[in-house]
Amino acid sequence: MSATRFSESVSGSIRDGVLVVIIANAPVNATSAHVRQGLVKALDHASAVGTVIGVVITGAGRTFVGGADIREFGKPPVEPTLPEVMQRIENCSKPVVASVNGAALGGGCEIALACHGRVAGEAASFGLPEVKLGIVPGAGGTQRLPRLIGTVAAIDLIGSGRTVRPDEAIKLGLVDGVAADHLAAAVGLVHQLAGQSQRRTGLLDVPIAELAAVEAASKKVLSRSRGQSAPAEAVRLVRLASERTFRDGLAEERATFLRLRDSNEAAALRHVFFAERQAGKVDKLEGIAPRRIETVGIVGTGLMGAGIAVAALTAGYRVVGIEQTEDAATKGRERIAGILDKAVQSGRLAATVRDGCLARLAVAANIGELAAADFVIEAVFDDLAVKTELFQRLDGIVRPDAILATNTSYLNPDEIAAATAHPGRVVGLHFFSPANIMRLVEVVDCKATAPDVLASALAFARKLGKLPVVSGVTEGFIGNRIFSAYRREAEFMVEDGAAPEEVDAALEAYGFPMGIFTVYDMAGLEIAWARRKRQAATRDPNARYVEIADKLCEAGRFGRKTGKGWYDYASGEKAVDPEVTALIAAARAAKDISPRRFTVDEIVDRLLRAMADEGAALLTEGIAARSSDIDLVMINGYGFPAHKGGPMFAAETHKDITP
Ligand code: 3H9
Repeated sequence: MSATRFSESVSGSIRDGVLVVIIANAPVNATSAHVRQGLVKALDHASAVGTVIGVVITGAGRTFVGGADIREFGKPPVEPTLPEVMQRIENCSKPVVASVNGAALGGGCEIALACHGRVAGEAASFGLPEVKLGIVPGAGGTQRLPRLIGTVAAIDLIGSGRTVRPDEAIKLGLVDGVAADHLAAAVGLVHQLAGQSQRRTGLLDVPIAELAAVEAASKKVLSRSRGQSAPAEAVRLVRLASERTFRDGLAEERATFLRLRDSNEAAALRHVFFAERQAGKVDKLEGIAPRRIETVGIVGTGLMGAGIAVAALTAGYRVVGIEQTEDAATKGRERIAGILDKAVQSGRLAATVRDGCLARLAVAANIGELAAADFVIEAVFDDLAVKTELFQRLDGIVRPDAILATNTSYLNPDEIAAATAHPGRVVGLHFFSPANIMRLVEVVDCKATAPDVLASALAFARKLGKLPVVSGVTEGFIGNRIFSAYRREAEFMVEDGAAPEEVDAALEAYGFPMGIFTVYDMAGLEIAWARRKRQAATRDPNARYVEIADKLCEAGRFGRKTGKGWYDYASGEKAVDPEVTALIAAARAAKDISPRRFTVDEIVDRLLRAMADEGAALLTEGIAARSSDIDLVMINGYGFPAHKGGPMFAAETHKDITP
């Protein structure tokens, strides 16, 4: 039988008496209005035609259904709503089975939950990631999932938003079967279910769970969601499933979904979602193919180099690490193997994958080994002479088409490139430490970087599972430029009367995992001190300069590792140190500053303003391509809370900021 069209994105055809409905709404089969309308028409058709014994729902392409259409949020609702579609599926008198070919996320997972049976293909995945968008599932997910897999597992899945693969889905009871030919298996399941009374998920009792286990699962979610409302609401709704009727639970879920959907938190997280998909897109690279990269050379296998090596190895590359001596090479290899072992111990990496990584790793003391590399990253001491000399040597070793990347954080990569024979093949790759964990990579488009070299660096970073953001050349690139402005403003406030612990508390209440002075102590104060000393001669003598950090360094207070910095760590815990308070008071007195009080709001406003102003300057200078890139850098590299959308987004929406 030929295909019947139910809407522009939903069609169906008969297979063994079963109506197989395909949702084809590229790119991710989101449940746009025409998908919802098409599904209802398909169900009507199946119910009306006597020869149809049941329905299978599947997705076209790689995705089953990626969820509600996020772009529709905020627009007037169009009937039927997704919860209505779910009711129609669940109440259908003929069996409806989901044949899950790919990602079933959010509303997509909810469609599967409303069906009478679920079969997963090998590429299927399931998740209710709504909390990552600042919302809760709004089409029955919080009420149906605990009925299928129990309260504890549902709290974990919905509260974290994590995705599960078919093997876990079957263990949880989320699916009835996994099959390579999921469509044939789903049609078979419809035949089995036909003529019986259907297993309607909403009518199941929630399995009884131990209160202690429910409490523990709830606590785990809440401990990770500081400052956000959606995860706590998700936990509340899942728990409600065993306390109220299905109908009441659905009504409460819907009301919560609508309230959160219109919140600032959800708007911020939607902004981040689309920002991530925009990042790394560069107009001038349209149609330019990246170079082939198989072997990655890494010069320097210290903390940074080893982290980059692990990221490259786990992404499947062959890695050649280079050290200056045999002894250092042995230690480098051990460092890399140690990180991989730790990942195996914590369950993040399978032992077989680690063994594969080690088989693709060589660490040598002979730089000539880099002749085989397609892409070389230097992760040596951040000194211009050291890096320039290294790149000049590499000119005589690597192939002419090999790419050279510098992992500098503050030096000018244009100067490094200019000293080489082929500046076009030089690009900046600014990783964040630990490089195997941190997602952000600033890809620095230098003055002479060839377009296909930039495209290759972006493709490489993506293959590493990183979030690449393109930056032009400037002191500290996007992130450190903004961080410097933010730090400067924090120090101005301390000099004017705020205590460092007040600034930190205000930032932590706003959602940063750590305040700026605590971060400073963690990272160590001496590197920035050395830089300030280098820059002292060229500093604008009329610009305000706060000496407090210099004075701390002069007193040997380099941060946590020396037991003292902005705080004291003698007890093992961070504590306010009267010596620092006195040192700050003396610095104020030396400038005749009479300290004044700062409110929490004023502290946050001033810091947001400082970051946003510096961000605006980066846009004007053409260093950042779009303000959402700046937001991503600060969220992924500097702890800015994602649910506030980043400094540029927050400055636009933060009401207290005076224009
Ligand atoms: C929800 O379902 C609420 C319900 O509970 C209740 C409702 C009542 N909508 O990521 P990609 C776009 S909330 C609109 O690069 P991949 C994306 O912007 C939703 N657009 O592909 C991009 O566009 P462009 C819960 C969407 O293959 C393009 O698709 N669901 C949506 O790497 C390709 O995206 C989620 O949170 C959407 N839902 O990964 C899932 N999703 O080309 C969110 C994507 O213009 N989505 N786009 O830049 C994902 O996690 C991934 O997109 C997915 C595919 C894994 C599906």
